[in-house]
Amino acid sequence: MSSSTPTHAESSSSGNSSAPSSPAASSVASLGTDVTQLDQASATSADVPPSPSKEDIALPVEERQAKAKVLKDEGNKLFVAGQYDAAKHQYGLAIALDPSVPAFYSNRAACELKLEQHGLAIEDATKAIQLDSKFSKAYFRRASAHLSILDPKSALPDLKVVAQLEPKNASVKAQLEATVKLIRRLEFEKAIKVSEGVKAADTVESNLKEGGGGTVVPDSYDGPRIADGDDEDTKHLGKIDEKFITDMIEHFKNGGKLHNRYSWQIILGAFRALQQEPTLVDYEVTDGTTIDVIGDTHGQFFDFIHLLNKTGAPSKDHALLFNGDFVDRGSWSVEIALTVFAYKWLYPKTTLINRGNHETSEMNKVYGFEGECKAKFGGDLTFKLFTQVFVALPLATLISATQAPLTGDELPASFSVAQRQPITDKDTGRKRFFVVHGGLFSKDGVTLDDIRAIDRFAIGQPGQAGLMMELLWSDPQTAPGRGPSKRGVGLGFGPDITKAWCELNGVTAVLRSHEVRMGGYEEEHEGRCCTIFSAPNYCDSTGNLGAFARIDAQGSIGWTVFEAQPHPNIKPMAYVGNAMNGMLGM
Ligand SMILES: [Mn+2]
Repeated sequence: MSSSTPTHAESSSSGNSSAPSSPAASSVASLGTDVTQLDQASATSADVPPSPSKEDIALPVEERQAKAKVLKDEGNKLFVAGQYDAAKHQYGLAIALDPSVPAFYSNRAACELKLEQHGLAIEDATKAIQLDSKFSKAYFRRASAHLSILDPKSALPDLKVVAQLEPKNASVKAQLEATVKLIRRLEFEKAIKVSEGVKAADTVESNLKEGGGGTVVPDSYDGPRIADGDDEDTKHLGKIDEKFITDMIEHFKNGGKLHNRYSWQIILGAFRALQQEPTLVDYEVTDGTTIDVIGDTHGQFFDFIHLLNKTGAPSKDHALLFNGDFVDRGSWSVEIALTVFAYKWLYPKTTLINRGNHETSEMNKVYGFEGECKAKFGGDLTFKLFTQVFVALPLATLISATQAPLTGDELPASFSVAQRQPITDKDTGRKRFFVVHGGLFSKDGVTLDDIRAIDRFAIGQPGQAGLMMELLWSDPQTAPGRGPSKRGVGLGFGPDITKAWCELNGVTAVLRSHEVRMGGYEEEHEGRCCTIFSAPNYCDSTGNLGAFARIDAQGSIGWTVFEAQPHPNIKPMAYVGNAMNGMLGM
Protein backbone atom coordinates (compact mmCIF):
# COMPACT_ATOMS: atom_id res chain seq x y z
CA MET A 1 0.00 0.00 0.00
CA SER A 2 1.24 3.46 -0.82
CA SER A 3 2.81 5.47 1.98
CA SER A 4 2.02 8.71 0.20
CA THR A 5 -1.68 8.43 0.92
CA PRO A 6 -3.12 11.86 1.60
CA THR A 7 -3.84 12.99 5.09
CA HIS A 8 -6.47 15.55 5.86
CA ALA A 9 -4.92 17.53 8.67
CA GLU A 10 -6.78 20.69 7.71
CA SER A 11 -10.14 19.02 8.10
CA SER A 12 -9.39 17.49 11.42
CA SER A 13 -10.49 19.14 14.62
CA SER A 14 -9.32 16.13 16.61
CA GLY A 15 -5.66 16.63 15.74
CA ASN A 16 -5.15 13.42 13.81
CA SER A 17 -1.44 12.81 14.14
CA SER A 18 -0.75 9.40 12.59
CA ALA A 19 -0.80 9.33 8.83
CA PRO A 20 -3.36 6.80 7.60
CA SER A 21 -1.90 3.77 5.87
CA SER A 22 -4.46 3.50 3.11
CA PRO A 23 -7.18 5.46 1.40
CA ALA A 24 -9.62 3.40 3.43
CA ALA A 25 -8.27 4.66 6.73
CA SER A 26 -8.15 8.22 5.46
CA SER A 27 -11.76 8.03 4.37
CA VAL A 28 -12.95 6.82 7.76
CA ALA A 29 -11.12 9.56 9.56
CA SER A 30 -12.39 12.34 7.37
CA LEU A 31 -15.94 11.10 7.62
CA GLY A 32 -15.50 11.30 11.37
CA THR A 33 -14.29 14.88 11.40
CA ASP A 34 -16.31 16.46 8.62
CA VAL A 35 -19.77 15.87 10.00
CA THR A 36 -20.62 19.55 10.31
CA GLN A 37 -19.60 20.36 6.77
CA LEU A 38 -21.38 17.34 5.34
CA ASP A 39 -24.58 18.33 7.12
CA GLN A 40 -24.35 21.78 5.59
CA ALA A 41 -23.59 20.29 2.23
CA SER A 42 -26.68 18.14 2.26
CA ALA A 43 -28.70 21.33 2.51
CA THR A 44 -27.28 22.29 -0.89
CA SER A 45 -28.36 19.05 -2.46
CA ALA A 46 -31.78 18.88 -0.78
CA ASP A 47 -34.57 19.06 -3.35
CA VAL A 48 -37.47 19.28 -0.89
CA PRO A 49 -38.49 22.69 0.51
CA PRO A 50 -38.55 22.96 4.34
CA SER A 51 -41.82 22.66 6.24
CA PRO A 52 -42.63 24.70 9.36
CA SER A 53 -43.62 23.12 12.67
CA LYS A 54 -47.25 22.06 13.30
CA GLU A 55 -47.49 24.72 16.02
CA ASP A 56 -46.50 27.47 13.60
CA ILE A 57 -48.95 26.24 10.97
CA ALA A 58 -51.75 26.25 13.58
CA LEU A 59 -51.19 29.92 14.50
CA PRO A 60 -53.90 32.53 13.68
CA VAL A 61 -53.32 34.31 10.37
CA GLU A 62 -51.83 37.56 11.75
CA GLU A 63 -49.42 35.70 14.01
CA ARG A 64 -48.41 33.43 11.18
CA GLN A 65 -47.71 36.43 8.96
CA ALA A 66 -45.72 38.10 11.75
CA LYS A 67 -43.70 34.93 12.24
CA ALA A 68 -43.06 34.73 8.48
CA LYS A 69 -41.69 38.27 8.53
CA VAL A 70 -39.33 37.39 11.40
CA LEU A 71 -38.10 34.39 9.39
CA LYS A 72 -37.52 36.63 6.36
CA ASP A 73 -35.50 39.09 8.48
CA GLU A 74 -33.39 36.16 9.72
CA GLY A 75 -32.94 35.11 6.11
CA ASN A 76 -31.75 38.60 5.17
CA LYS A 77 -29.10 38.53 7.91
CA LEU A 78 -27.88 35.11 6.81
CA PHE A 79 -27.76 36.28 3.19
CA VAL A 80 -25.61 39.28 4.08
CA ALA A 81 -23.32 36.93 6.02
CA GLY A 82 -22.92 34.83 2.87
CA GLN A 83 -24.82 31.83 4.26
CA TYR A 84 -26.99 31.32 1.21
CA ASP A 85 -28.19 27.78 2.00
CA ALA A 86 -29.32 28.77 5.48
CA ALA A 87 -30.91 31.99 4.19
CA LYS A 88 -32.78 30.04 1.52
CA HIS A 89 -34.08 27.71 4.23
CA GLN A 90 -35.50 30.63 6.26
CA TYR A 91 -37.20 32.16 3.20
CA GLY A 92 -38.67 28.74 2.43
CA LEU A 93 -40.17 28.56 5.92
CA ALA A 94 -41.52 32.11 5.54
CA ILE A 95 -43.16 31.17 2.23
CA ALA A 96 -44.74 28.08 3.79
CA LEU A 97 -46.32 30.24 6.54
CA ASP A 98 -47.34 33.11 4.24
CA PRO A 99 -47.26 32.44 0.49
CA SER A 100 -48.67 35.88 -0.39
CA VAL A 101 -45.53 38.06 -0.06
CA PRO A 102 -43.61 38.60 -3.34
CA ALA A 103 -40.39 39.63 -1.54
CA PHE A 104 -40.09 36.19 0.08
CA TYR A 105 -39.87 34.55 -3.35
CA SER A 106 -37.63 37.23 -4.78
CA ASN A 107 -35.23 36.94 -1.82
CA ARG A 108 -35.15 33.18 -2.17
CA ALA A 109 -34.37 33.68 -5.86
CA ALA A 110 -31.37 35.82 -4.79
CA CYS A 111 -30.08 32.86 -2.73
CA GLU A 112 -30.65 30.49 -5.63
CA LEU A 113 -28.63 32.75 -7.93
CA LYS A 114 -25.72 32.53 -5.49
CA LEU A 115 -26.14 28.73 -5.26
CA GLU A 116 -26.19 28.45 -9.08
CA GLN A 117 -29.71 27.00 -8.94
CA HIS A 118 -30.76 29.19 -11.83
CA GLY A 119 -33.75 27.08 -12.81
CA LEU A 120 -35.20 27.46 -9.31
CA ALA A 121 -34.38 31.18 -9.31
CA ILE A 122 -36.42 31.62 -12.52
CA GLU A 123 -39.37 29.81 -10.88
CA ASP A 124 -39.25 31.91 -7.71
CA ALA A 125 -38.79 35.22 -9.53
CA THR A 126 -41.76 34.31 -11.74
CA LYS A 127 -43.92 33.71 -8.65
CA ALA A 128 -42.88 37.08 -7.24
CA ILE A 129 -43.80 38.77 -10.56
CA GLN A 130 -47.19 37.02 -10.60
CA LEU A 131 -47.89 38.47 -7.14
CA ASP A 132 -46.61 41.95 -8.04
CA SER A 133 -46.25 42.86 -11.70
CA LYS A 134 -44.24 46.02 -10.86
CA PHE A 135 -41.62 44.26 -8.73
CA SER A 136 -38.49 45.35 -10.56
CA LYS A 137 -36.02 43.34 -8.42
CA ALA A 138 -37.85 40.14 -9.33
CA TYR A 139 -37.59 40.94 -13.07
CA PHE A 140 -33.91 41.73 -12.59
CA ARG A 141 -33.26 38.44 -10.80
CA ARG A 142 -35.09 36.45 -13.44
CA ALA A 143 -32.98 38.20 -16.08
CA SER A 144 -29.81 37.39 -14.10
CA ALA A 145 -30.76 33.73 -13.94
CA HIS A 146 -31.40 33.57 -17.69
CA LEU A 147 -28.09 35.28 -18.41
CA SER A 148 -26.24 32.92 -16.08
CA ILE A 149 -27.40 29.94 -18.12
CA LEU A 150 -26.50 31.72 -21.36
CA ASP A 151 -30.03 32.53 -22.42
CA PRO A 152 -29.65 36.31 -22.89
CA LYS A 153 -32.61 36.39 -25.29
CA SER A 154 -34.93 35.42 -22.43
CA ALA A 155 -33.23 37.97 -20.17
CA LEU A 156 -33.84 40.86 -22.56
CA PRO A 157 -37.63 41.44 -22.08
CA ASP A 158 -37.22 41.41 -18.29
CA LEU A 159 -34.36 43.91 -18.45
CA LYS A 160 -36.53 46.16 -20.63
CA VAL A 161 -39.26 46.08 -17.96
CA VAL A 162 -36.70 46.97 -15.27
CA ALA A 163 -35.45 49.87 -17.41
CA GLN A 164 -39.04 51.14 -17.76
CA LEU A 165 -39.74 50.79 -14.03
CA GLU A 166 -36.44 52.48 -13.13
CA PRO A 167 -35.80 54.98 -15.96
CA LYS A 168 -33.14 56.89 -13.98
CA ASN A 169 -31.08 53.85 -13.04
CA ALA A 170 -27.84 54.13 -15.02
CA SER A 171 -26.52 50.68 -14.16
CA VAL A 172 -29.70 49.03 -15.46
CA LYS A 173 -29.23 50.92 -18.72
CA ALA A 174 -25.64 49.66 -18.96
CA GLN A 175 -26.75 46.11 -18.21
CA LEU A 176 -29.42 46.23 -20.89
CA GLU A 177 -26.80 47.42 -23.40
CA ALA A 178 -24.31 44.73 -22.31
CA THR A 179 -26.98 42.07 -22.83
CA VAL A 180 -27.87 43.32 -26.32
CA LYS A 181 -24.15 43.28 -27.14
CA LEU A 182 -23.76 39.73 -25.83
CA ILE A 183 -26.67 38.50 -27.96
CA ARG A 184 -25.05 40.07 -31.06
CA ARG A 185 -21.66 38.53 -30.26
CA LEU A 186 -23.06 35.03 -29.72
CA GLU A 187 -25.01 35.24 -33.00
CA PHE A 188 -21.97 36.56 -34.83
CA GLU A 189 -19.79 33.71 -33.53
CA LYS A 190 -22.37 31.18 -34.67
CA ALA A 191 -22.47 32.70 -38.12
CA ILE A 192 -18.69 32.78 -38.66
CA LYS A 193 -18.08 29.30 -37.23
CA VAL A 194 -19.26 27.71 -40.45
CA SER A 195 -16.98 29.76 -42.67
CA GLU A 196 -13.96 29.62 -40.37
CA GLY A 197 -11.13 28.46 -42.59
CA VAL A 198 -7.75 28.44 -40.87
CA LYS A 199 -7.81 26.99 -37.40
CA ALA A 200 -6.05 28.83 -34.58
CA ALA A 201 -3.68 25.92 -33.93
CA ASP A 202 -2.42 26.03 -37.56
CA THR A 203 -1.89 29.79 -37.36
CA VAL A 204 -0.01 29.51 -34.07
CA GLU A 205 2.14 26.65 -35.29
CA SER A 206 3.12 28.41 -38.50
CA ASN A 207 3.93 31.58 -36.51
CA LEU A 208 6.23 29.53 -34.27
CA LYS A 209 7.88 27.98 -37.28
CA GLU A 210 8.38 31.22 -39.16
CA GLY A 211 9.10 33.45 -36.16
CA GLY A 212 6.11 35.74 -36.83
CA GLY A 213 3.14 36.86 -34.72
CA GLY A 214 5.11 37.80 -31.61
CA THR A 215 6.86 34.44 -31.21
CA VAL A 216 10.39 35.81 -30.84
CA VAL A 217 11.45 36.14 -27.21
CA PRO A 218 13.46 39.30 -26.45
CA ASP A 219 16.66 39.12 -24.37
CA SER A 220 14.96 41.30 -21.75
CA TYR A 221 12.44 38.54 -20.92
CA ASP A 222 13.15 37.34 -17.38
CA GLY A 223 10.77 34.37 -17.04
CA PRO A 224 11.41 30.65 -17.53
CA ARG A 225 12.27 29.45 -21.04
CA ILE A 226 11.38 26.34 -23.02
CA ALA A 227 14.31 24.83 -24.95
CA ASP A 228 14.06 24.25 -28.71
CA GLY A 229 13.03 20.81 -29.94
CA ASP A 230 15.77 18.35 -30.88
CA ASP A 231 15.41 18.22 -34.65
CA GLU A 232 14.45 20.48 -37.53
CA ASP A 233 10.80 19.26 -37.52
CA THR A 234 10.17 19.87 -33.81
CA LYS A 235 12.53 22.77 -33.14
CA HIS A 236 9.70 25.32 -33.13
CA LEU A 237 7.50 23.17 -30.86
CA GLY A 238 10.05 23.14 -28.03
CA LYS A 239 10.93 20.51 -25.47
CA ILE A 240 9.41 20.59 -21.98
CA ASP A 241 10.87 19.24 -18.74
CA GLU A 242 9.93 19.07 -15.07
CA LYS A 243 12.22 21.96 -14.08
CA PHE A 244 10.52 24.31 -16.52
CA ILE A 245 7.11 23.55 -14.97
CA THR A 246 8.39 24.10 -11.43
CA ASP A 247 9.99 27.40 -12.47
CA MET A 248 6.84 28.46 -14.31
CA ILE A 249 4.66 27.84 -11.23
CA GLU A 250 7.08 29.88 -9.09
CA HIS A 251 7.07 32.66 -11.73
CA PHE A 252 3.23 32.70 -11.73
CA LYS A 253 3.11 32.78 -7.92
CA ASN A 254 5.20 35.95 -8.02
CA GLY A 255 2.81 37.54 -10.49
CA GLY A 256 5.06 36.90 -13.51
CA LYS A 257 3.83 36.41 -17.06
CA LEU A 258 4.98 33.67 -19.39
CA HIS A 259 6.08 34.80 -22.86
CA ASN A 260 3.40 34.05 -25.46
CA ARG A 261 5.83 31.81 -27.37
CA TYR A 262 6.04 29.39 -24.44
CA SER A 263 2.31 29.57 -23.67
CA TRP A 264 1.58 28.60 -27.28
CA GLN A 265 4.11 25.77 -27.17
CA ILE A 266 2.46 24.42 -24.00
CA ILE A 267 -1.06 24.63 -25.40
CA LEU A 268 0.02 22.90 -28.63
CA GLY A 269 1.93 20.26 -26.62
CA ALA A 270 -1.25 19.40 -24.71
CA PHE A 271 -3.31 19.55 -27.92
CA ARG A 272 -1.16 16.92 -29.64
CA ALA A 273 -1.62 14.58 -26.65
CA LEU A 274 -5.37 15.21 -26.28
CA GLN A 275 -6.09 14.61 -29.96
CA GLN A 276 -4.70 11.09 -29.61
CA GLU A 277 -7.09 10.20 -26.78
CA PRO A 278 -10.51 8.56 -27.08
CA THR A 279 -13.68 10.31 -25.86
CA LEU A 280 -13.79 7.90 -22.88
CA VAL A 281 -10.26 7.37 -21.54
CA ASP A 282 -9.46 4.03 -19.87
CA TYR A 283 -7.05 4.17 -16.94
CA GLU A 284 -5.85 1.13 -14.96
CA VAL A 285 -4.53 1.60 -11.43
CA THR A 286 -1.69 -0.92 -11.23
CA ASP A 287 -0.41 -2.33 -7.93
CA GLY A 288 1.49 0.23 -5.87
CA THR A 289 0.19 3.21 -7.84
CA THR A 290 -2.60 5.71 -7.19
CA ILE A 291 -4.72 8.20 -9.07
CA ASP A 292 -6.11 11.42 -7.60
CA VAL A 293 -9.39 12.84 -8.87
CA ILE A 294 -9.59 16.64 -8.68
CA GLY A 295 -12.81 18.62 -9.12
CA ASP A 296 -13.50 22.20 -10.22
CA THR A 297 -10.63 24.63 -9.54
CA HIS A 298 -12.12 27.62 -11.45
CA GLY A 299 -9.12 29.88 -11.82
CA GLN A 300 -8.25 29.87 -8.11
CA PHE A 301 -4.52 29.45 -8.82
CA PHE A 302 -3.26 29.93 -5.26
CA ASP A 303 -5.63 27.21 -3.99
CA PHE A 304 -4.65 25.08 -6.99
CA ILE A 305 -0.94 25.25 -6.07
CA HIS A 306 -1.78 24.32 -2.49
CA LEU A 307 -3.78 21.38 -3.85
CA LEU A 308 -0.88 20.26 -6.08
CA ASN A 309 1.40 20.30 -3.05
CA LYS A 310 -0.98 17.81 -1.41
CA THR A 311 -1.49 15.53 -4.42
CA GLY A 312 2.11 15.73 -5.60
CA ALA A 313 2.91 16.29 -9.27
CA PRO A 314 1.94 13.65 -11.80
CA SER A 315 4.66 11.05 -12.39
CA LYS A 316 5.03 7.57 -13.87
CA ASP A 317 3.27 5.90 -10.90
CA HIS A 318 0.97 8.66 -9.72
CA ALA A 319 -1.77 10.00 -11.96
CA LEU A 320 -3.82 13.17 -11.64
CA LEU A 321 -7.25 13.44 -13.22
CA PHE A 322 -8.57 17.01 -13.54
CA ASN A 323 -12.33 16.61 -13.80
CA GLY A 324 -13.18 19.81 -15.68
CA ASP A 325 -13.97 23.45 -14.86
CA PHE A 326 -10.42 24.65 -14.30
CA VAL A 327 -11.17 27.96 -16.05
CA ASP A 328 -13.73 30.80 -15.57
CA ARG A 329 -14.83 32.71 -12.46
CA GLY A 330 -11.43 32.86 -10.72
CA SER A 331 -9.01 35.41 -12.16
CA TRP A 332 -6.00 33.09 -12.63
CA SER A 333 -7.61 30.67 -15.10
CA VAL A 334 -4.77 31.21 -17.58
CA GLU A 335 -2.16 30.17 -15.01
CA ILE A 336 -4.08 27.01 -14.08
CA ALA A 337 -4.74 26.06 -17.70
CA LEU A 338 -1.06 26.48 -18.61
CA THR A 339 0.07 24.40 -15.61
CA VAL A 340 -2.38 21.57 -16.31
CA PHE A 341 -1.52 21.63 -20.03
CA ALA A 342 2.22 21.68 -19.31
CA TYR A 343 1.84 18.49 -17.26
CA LYS A 344 -0.32 16.98 -20.01
CA TRP A 345 2.50 17.65 -22.48
CA LEU A 346 5.22 16.26 -20.16
CA TYR A 347 3.27 13.24 -18.77
CA PRO A 348 0.43 12.53 -21.22
CA LYS A 349 -0.35 9.10 -19.71
CA THR A 350 -0.65 10.23 -16.08
CA THR A 351 -2.10 13.70 -16.55
CA LEU A 352 -5.73 13.19 -17.45
CA ILE A 353 -8.24 15.95 -18.14
CA ASN A 354 -12.00 15.65 -18.56
CA ARG A 355 -13.91 18.50 -20.16
CA GLY A 356 -16.23 20.55 -17.93
CA ASN A 357 -19.18 22.72 -18.90
CA HIS A 358 -16.84 25.74 -18.54
CA GLU A 359 -14.34 24.46 -21.11
CA THR A 360 -16.77 25.78 -23.72
CA SER A 361 -16.65 28.93 -25.81
CA GLU A 362 -19.98 30.48 -24.80
CA MET A 363 -19.42 30.05 -21.05
CA ASN A 364 -15.94 31.56 -21.43
CA LYS A 365 -17.45 34.68 -23.01
CA VAL A 366 -19.63 35.31 -19.97
CA TYR A 367 -17.65 33.97 -17.00
CA GLY A 368 -14.28 35.61 -17.55
CA PHE A 369 -11.84 33.34 -19.37
CA GLU A 370 -12.12 35.09 -22.73
CA GLY A 371 -11.51 38.49 -21.13
CA GLU A 372 -8.61 37.11 -19.11
CA CYS A 373 -6.99 35.67 -22.26
CA LYS A 374 -7.33 39.00 -24.07
CA ALA A 375 -5.79 40.83 -21.10
CA LYS A 376 -2.90 38.41 -20.58
CA PHE A 377 -2.00 37.43 -24.17
CA GLY A 378 -3.28 40.42 -26.15
CA GLY A 379 -5.57 39.92 -29.16
CA ASP A 380 -7.97 37.01 -29.51
CA LEU A 381 -5.80 34.33 -31.15
CA THR A 382 -4.92 32.59 -27.87
CA PHE A 383 -8.54 32.39 -26.74
CA LYS A 384 -9.42 30.85 -30.12
CA LEU A 385 -6.59 28.37 -29.64
CA PHE A 386 -7.89 27.40 -26.20
CA THR A 387 -11.40 27.02 -27.65
CA GLN A 388 -10.07 24.63 -30.29
CA VAL A 389 -8.07 22.62 -27.72
CA PHE A 390 -11.00 22.39 -25.28
CA VAL A 391 -12.96 20.58 -28.00
CA ALA A 392 -10.27 17.88 -27.93
CA LEU A 393 -10.67 17.23 -24.20
CA PRO A 394 -12.05 13.75 -23.43
CA LEU A 395 -15.53 13.74 -21.91
CA ALA A 396 -15.03 11.03 -19.27
CA THR A 397 -12.49 8.63 -17.77
CA LEU A 398 -13.04 5.04 -16.62
CA ILE A 399 -10.72 4.17 -13.74
CA SER A 400 -10.28 0.40 -13.26
CA ALA A 401 -8.75 -1.22 -10.19
CA THR A 402 -6.41 -4.13 -10.94
CA GLN A 403 -6.43 -5.83 -7.52
CA ALA A 404 -9.31 -7.63 -5.76
CA PRO A 405 -11.51 -5.16 -3.85
CA LEU A 406 -11.85 -4.92 -0.08
CA THR A 407 -15.52 -5.54 0.70
CA GLY A 408 -18.00 -6.08 3.54
CA ASP A 409 -16.33 -6.75 6.89
CA GLU A 410 -12.90 -5.87 5.52
CA LEU A 411 -14.07 -2.27 5.50
CA PRO A 412 -15.28 -0.21 8.48
CA ALA A 413 -19.05 0.10 8.93
CA SER A 414 -18.89 3.82 8.13
CA PHE A 415 -18.05 3.00 4.51
CA SER A 416 -20.74 3.51 1.92
CA VAL A 417 -22.84 0.69 0.50
CA ALA A 418 -21.11 1.32 -2.83
CA GLN A 419 -17.74 0.49 -1.24
CA ARG A 420 -18.89 -2.40 1.02
CA GLN A 421 -21.07 -4.17 -1.54
CA PRO A 422 -19.41 -2.94 -4.70
CA ILE A 423 -20.83 -3.36 -8.15
CA THR A 424 -17.80 -4.55 -10.13
CA ASP A 425 -16.73 -5.22 -13.69
CA LYS A 426 -18.54 -8.38 -14.77
CA ASP A 427 -15.44 -9.85 -16.42
CA THR A 428 -12.72 -9.05 -13.91
CA GLY A 429 -14.56 -8.61 -10.57
CA ARG A 430 -12.60 -5.39 -10.05
CA LYS A 431 -13.98 -2.02 -8.97
CA ARG A 432 -14.42 0.63 -11.64
CA PHE A 433 -15.12 4.34 -11.36
CA PHE A 434 -16.76 6.44 -14.05
CA VAL A 435 -15.43 9.98 -13.75
CA VAL A 436 -17.32 12.77 -15.49
CA HIS A 437 -17.85 16.48 -14.84
CA GLY A 438 -21.67 16.56 -14.62
CA GLY A 439 -23.40 13.19 -14.47
CA LEU A 440 -25.85 10.75 -16.01
CA PHE A 441 -28.49 10.81 -18.71
CA SER A 442 -32.08 11.65 -19.58
CA LYS A 443 -32.67 8.11 -20.86
CA ASP A 444 -32.01 4.60 -19.52
CA GLY A 445 -29.65 2.11 -21.08
CA VAL A 446 -26.72 4.35 -22.07
CA THR A 447 -23.60 2.16 -22.20
CA LEU A 448 -19.90 2.91 -21.93
CA ASP A 449 -19.67 2.07 -25.63
CA ASP A 450 -22.31 4.72 -26.39
CA ILE A 451 -20.04 7.24 -24.67
CA ARG A 452 -16.97 5.95 -26.51
CA ALA A 453 -18.86 6.47 -29.76
CA ILE A 454 -19.47 10.20 -29.21
CA ASP A 455 -17.55 12.11 -31.89
CA ARG A 456 -16.53 15.07 -29.71
CA PHE A 457 -14.59 16.72 -32.54
CA ALA A 458 -17.64 16.74 -34.82
CA ILE A 459 -20.01 18.01 -32.12
CA GLY A 460 -17.65 20.72 -30.89
CA GLN A 461 -19.71 22.64 -28.34
CA PRO A 462 -22.17 20.73 -26.09
CA GLY A 463 -25.27 22.75 -27.11
CA GLN A 464 -28.67 22.23 -25.50
CA ALA A 465 -29.30 18.50 -25.80
CA GLY A 466 -27.67 15.11 -26.27
CA LEU A 467 -25.28 12.82 -24.40
CA MET A 468 -22.38 15.27 -24.47
CA MET A 469 -24.46 18.07 -22.94
CA GLU A 470 -25.79 15.72 -20.24
CA LEU A 471 -22.31 14.40 -19.34
CA LEU A 472 -21.12 17.98 -18.82
CA TRP A 473 -24.19 19.49 -17.14
CA SER A 474 -26.41 17.08 -15.17
CA ASP A 475 -26.64 16.91 -11.36
CA PRO A 476 -27.69 14.21 -8.88
CA GLN A 477 -30.94 14.71 -6.94
CA THR A 478 -32.16 13.08 -3.71
CA ALA A 479 -35.60 12.15 -5.10
CA PRO A 480 -35.85 8.94 -7.15
CA GLY A 481 -36.29 9.08 -10.92
CA ARG A 482 -35.39 12.11 -13.00
CA GLY A 483 -36.35 15.74 -12.48
CA PRO A 484 -35.90 19.16 -14.02
CA SER A 485 -32.51 20.68 -13.35
CA LYS A 486 -32.22 23.03 -10.35
CA ARG A 487 -29.75 25.04 -12.44
CA GLY A 488 -31.95 25.18 -15.52
CA VAL A 489 -29.54 23.25 -17.80
CA GLY A 490 -29.31 19.46 -18.02
CA LEU A 491 -31.35 17.35 -15.58
CA GLY A 492 -31.47 15.84 -12.13
CA PHE A 493 -30.97 12.08 -11.72
CA GLY A 494 -31.98 10.15 -8.60
CA PRO A 495 -30.32 7.31 -6.62
CA ASP A 496 -32.28 4.61 -8.48
CA ILE A 497 -31.09 5.96 -11.84
CA THR A 498 -27.48 5.89 -10.63
CA LYS A 499 -27.77 2.34 -9.26
CA ALA A 500 -29.36 0.98 -12.43
CA TRP A 501 -26.72 2.66 -14.60
CA CYS A 502 -23.86 1.32 -12.46
CA GLU A 503 -25.33 -2.21 -12.62
CA LEU A 504 -25.79 -2.02 -16.38
CA ASN A 505 -22.17 -0.98 -16.89
CA GLY A 506 -20.36 -2.81 -14.08
CA VAL A 507 -19.34 0.48 -12.44
CA THR A 508 -18.81 0.86 -8.67
CA ALA A 509 -19.49 4.60 -8.51
CA VAL A 510 -19.86 7.74 -10.60
CA LEU A 511 -17.35 10.39 -9.49
CA ARG A 512 -18.41 13.85 -10.59
CA SER A 513 -17.78 17.51 -9.78
CA HIS A 514 -19.71 20.58 -11.02
CA GLU A 515 -21.37 21.54 -7.70
CA VAL A 516 -20.05 23.11 -4.51
CA ARG A 517 -20.12 20.88 -1.45
CA MET A 518 -19.41 22.60 1.86
CA GLY A 519 -17.21 19.72 3.02
CA GLY A 520 -15.34 19.65 -0.33
CA TYR A 521 -16.91 16.33 -1.28
CA GLU A 522 -20.06 14.35 -0.62
CA GLU A 523 -20.89 10.66 -0.99
CA GLU A 524 -24.44 10.60 -2.38
CA HIS A 525 -26.75 7.86 -3.66
CA GLU A 526 -25.37 5.35 -1.10
CA GLY A 527 -21.88 6.28 -2.26
CA ARG A 528 -22.59 5.39 -5.89
CA CYS A 529 -22.46 9.05 -6.85
CA CYS A 530 -19.71 11.15 -5.23
CA THR A 531 -19.30 14.89 -5.78
CA ILE A 532 -15.73 16.26 -5.68
CA PHE A 533 -15.18 20.03 -5.65
CA SER A 534 -11.67 21.49 -5.41
CA ALA A 535 -12.19 25.28 -5.26
CA PRO A 536 -12.25 26.13 -1.53
CA ASN A 537 -14.12 29.30 -0.53
CA TYR A 538 -15.50 29.32 -4.08
CA CYS A 539 -15.56 32.82 -5.61
CA ASP A 540 -14.09 34.17 -2.35
CA SER A 541 -17.54 33.93 -0.80
CA THR A 542 -18.95 30.43 -0.29
CA GLY A 543 -16.93 29.35 2.76
CA ASN A 544 -16.61 25.74 1.56
CA LEU A 545 -13.65 23.37 1.86
CA GLY A 546 -11.98 21.86 -1.21
CA ALA A 547 -11.33 18.13 -1.63
CA PHE A 548 -9.79 15.45 -3.81
CA ALA A 549 -10.14 11.68 -3.95
CA ARG A 550 -7.29 9.16 -4.07
CA ILE A 551 -7.95 5.70 -5.50
CA ASP A 552 -5.57 2.77 -5.09
CA ALA A 553 -5.13 -0.49 -7.00
CA GLN A 554 -7.86 -2.20 -4.95
CA GLY A 555 -10.28 0.58 -5.79
CA SER A 556 -10.54 1.95 -2.25
CA ILE A 557 -11.22 5.71 -2.11
CA GLY A 558 -9.58 8.07 0.39
CA TRP A 559 -10.58 11.72 0.75
CA THR A 560 -8.43 14.74 1.50
CA VAL A 561 -9.96 18.10 2.28
CA PHE A 562 -8.21 21.45 2.34
CA GLU A 563 -8.88 25.09 3.13
CA ALA A 564 -8.66 28.22 0.99
CA GLN A 565 -5.30 30.01 0.78
CA PRO A 566 -4.55 33.73 0.73
CA HIS A 567 -4.19 35.29 -2.73
CA PRO A 568 -3.30 38.70 -4.19
CA ASN A 569 -6.11 41.22 -4.06
CA ILE A 570 -7.76 40.53 -7.42
CA LYS A 571 -11.46 39.69 -7.31
CA PRO A 572 -13.13 36.74 -9.06
CA MET A 573 -14.30 37.60 -12.60
CA ALA A 574 -12.00 40.63 -12.67
CA TYR A 575 -11.87 40.39 -16.48
CA VAL A 576 -15.65 40.58 -17.00
CA GLY A 577 -17.26 43.98 -17.67
CA ASN A 578 -18.90 45.64 -14.65
CA ALA A 579 -22.41 45.61 -16.10
CA MET A 580 -22.29 41.87 -16.83
CA ASN A 581 -20.64 41.18 -13.48
CA GLY A 582 -23.46 42.92 -11.62
CA MET A 583 -26.01 40.71 -13.34
CA LEU A 584 -24.11 37.52 -12.58
CA GLY A 585 -24.34 38.27 -8.89
CA MET A 586 -20.66 38.94 -8.28
MN1 LIG B 1 -19.41 22.78 -13.85
